[in-house]
Amino acid sequence: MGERITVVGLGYVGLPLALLAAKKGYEVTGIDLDEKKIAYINAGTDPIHDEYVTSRLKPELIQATDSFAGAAEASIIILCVPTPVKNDFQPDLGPLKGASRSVAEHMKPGVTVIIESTVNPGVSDEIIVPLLQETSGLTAGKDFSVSHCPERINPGDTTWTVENIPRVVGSYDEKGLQTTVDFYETIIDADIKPMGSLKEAEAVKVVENTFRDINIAFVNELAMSFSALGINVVNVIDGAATKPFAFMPHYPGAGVGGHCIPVDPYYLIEYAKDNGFRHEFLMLARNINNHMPEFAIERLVEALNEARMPVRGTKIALLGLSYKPNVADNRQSPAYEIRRSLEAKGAELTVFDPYFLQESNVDNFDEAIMGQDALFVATAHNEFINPDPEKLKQNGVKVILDGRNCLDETQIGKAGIIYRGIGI
Ligand code: SAJ
Repeated sequence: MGERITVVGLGYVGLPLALLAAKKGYEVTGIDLDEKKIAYINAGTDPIHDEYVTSRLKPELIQATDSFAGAAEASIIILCVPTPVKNDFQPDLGPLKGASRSVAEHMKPGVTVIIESTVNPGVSDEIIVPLLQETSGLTAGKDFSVSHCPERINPGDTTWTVENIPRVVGSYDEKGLQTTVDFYETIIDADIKPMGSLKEAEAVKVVENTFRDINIAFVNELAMSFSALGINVVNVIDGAATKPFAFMPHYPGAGVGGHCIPVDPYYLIEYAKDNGFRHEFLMLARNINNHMPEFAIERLVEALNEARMPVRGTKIALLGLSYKPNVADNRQSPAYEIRRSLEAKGAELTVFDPYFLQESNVDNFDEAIMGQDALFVATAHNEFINPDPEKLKQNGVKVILDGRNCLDETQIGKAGIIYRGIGI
């Protein structure tokens, strides 16, 4: 019988991790609140439609349950629950606190509790450790350890997976650090870097995603500026990317969605604000990225004006609800703000996303373009990126707003369709 571990939260982070640990010989109990998800997993059916999970999940490989009692037998408990932001962009630690409380009611001395959920610096030692102590009656650093190993799952990525992405680990105490590094070294074929503290490990994840957010904001601001200058910003970025060092290309678009990039910076911004520092630059980057749906709509209105069409009463197909291509994930997707804005302007809107048919008005791409005056591409799904311009023209399409710069501008122009991209 392998060492017993418990994974709390069986989503796109917890489920791959649980399967990997089981494959490496651990006795894994997975805990989730979702009864349906538990039944799917115990039957060997992937509840999250993730290629990594689908190809590895088998019945009985892990034991899924909604009961926390099993945490009493675990030597390692890993918390992989969501940490979303609230409407005021304040981090919502509700799920993490709830899971911590439930675990603490059962955990025994000698356990190491590992937090994988993304949190701002300070949450582990200022909020979770005290909560675990108060609820369990045990003492951190003596009866149990707490570590933070931020998840780095990239949804839809089949190259970088839970098996080979390097990790960082911070811990409340030396013993916890060693136990946690040893655990991840037994299951992950990549470097596991010990950090100097829980806060350092928390800051790593927030910093790496904020790095991405500010770089996207940089090219988004360039896109708005170059639109006015008549310069194709994507060509310029691709030109700059020929420099083999010190440049990392990012690309403009109709907004920044997802569970990480638009969320994590607020953890840093809010925590620093609570401690007397205002991240002007990070907030400006967030504001630029949050403005991109509106900028994209302005570009659409410009193109409709050129075609002498108002928004009101014009038939527009919104293509894409997912926040990134070829995944069924619409968390914080800018497409929803775009949909709201076009509806408010009186467009006759058709919505189509092959990954969200229950939110679509039509069942396929051909139906989506039928009789439309204009298209708004909000997500670069494979299904959208190579349309036949002549077919679009025959369906009545006169204007295309390419929110992801993913279509062939030249071919579309040759068919006599007015094209606008984001910065191109
Ligand atoms: N986006 C741009 N321009 C870019 C890149 C992304 O506008 O150049 C937009 C996307 O359209 C999307 C949003 O940003 O709406 C987020 O895209 P993303 O590619 O960053 O996808 P995520 O949110 O899945 O980010 C994950 C992150 N992984 C983790 O947090 C563990 C991120 O750190 C990775 O860098 C990213 O995947 C990746 O590289 O794919």
